[in-house]
Amino acid sequence: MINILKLTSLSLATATAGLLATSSAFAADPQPKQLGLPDGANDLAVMLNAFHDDILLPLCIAISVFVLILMVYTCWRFSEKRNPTPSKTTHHTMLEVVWTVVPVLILGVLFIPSMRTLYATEKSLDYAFTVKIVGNQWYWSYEYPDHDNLGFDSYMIAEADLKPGQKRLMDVDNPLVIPEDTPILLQFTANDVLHNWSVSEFGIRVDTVPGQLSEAPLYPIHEPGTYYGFCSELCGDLHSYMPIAVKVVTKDEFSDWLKTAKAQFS
Ligand SMILES: [Cu+2]
Repeated sequence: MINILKLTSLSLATATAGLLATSSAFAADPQPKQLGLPDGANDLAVMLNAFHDDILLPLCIAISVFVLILMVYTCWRFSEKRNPTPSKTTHHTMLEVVWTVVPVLILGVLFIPSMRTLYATEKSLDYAFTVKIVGNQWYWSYEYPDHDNLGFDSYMIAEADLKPGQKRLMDVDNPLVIPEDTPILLQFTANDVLHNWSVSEFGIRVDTVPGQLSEAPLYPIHEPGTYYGFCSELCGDLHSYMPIAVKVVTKDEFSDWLKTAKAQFS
């Protein structure tokens, strides 16, 4: 019981922290003792976080607390000492109607924001261009089919090669570079086994499947910066050593980068 209470207060703290969090944490590093989801960097992630933080989490906490109170009360009120002669009642029509109808109503209410969110994750935007993301054991390849088929591999920087300011197990040699405020079509596939390209701040978590091309909309990112993610599908030995780093830059910086990248990777 103490554990459940602890968990409940922990979840409450998470929900409060989530609600109080300001937008200053864009592209922020993980903080010590941080709980909850990172702030969304685009409209989709903000929507997903709101569904979790403002609707699902409070609902889960309320139901857990309600059931806990019922259980504690039942154990106390109907113990052998206080209730030596148990009732023979087995049915209570009204109670059965209530415990069927209330969950149906809760699910009915959840259905609307749930479908709205699901629809948003699949929505087709007015894409500026396409980026193809390929999972490999154990690195990522990025291709820009609309920019002269520019393509390159993105490997984690080994611990021994880290320069000051670079993050262990997070920074890569060639991050994916994209412009701010631009809707981009992301396509996913893999060369060997299942991987998963997951960046929480973008609201994206998509399996890369060998022999299959999946798609997801990248909603415009409003704040330039470096965003991180991880392969989130167990893909073998070095699964934890294929991080994702995405550099979001201004549109001018992106055009400049394209020129250098085309020269560098051709
Ligand atoms: Cu992987």
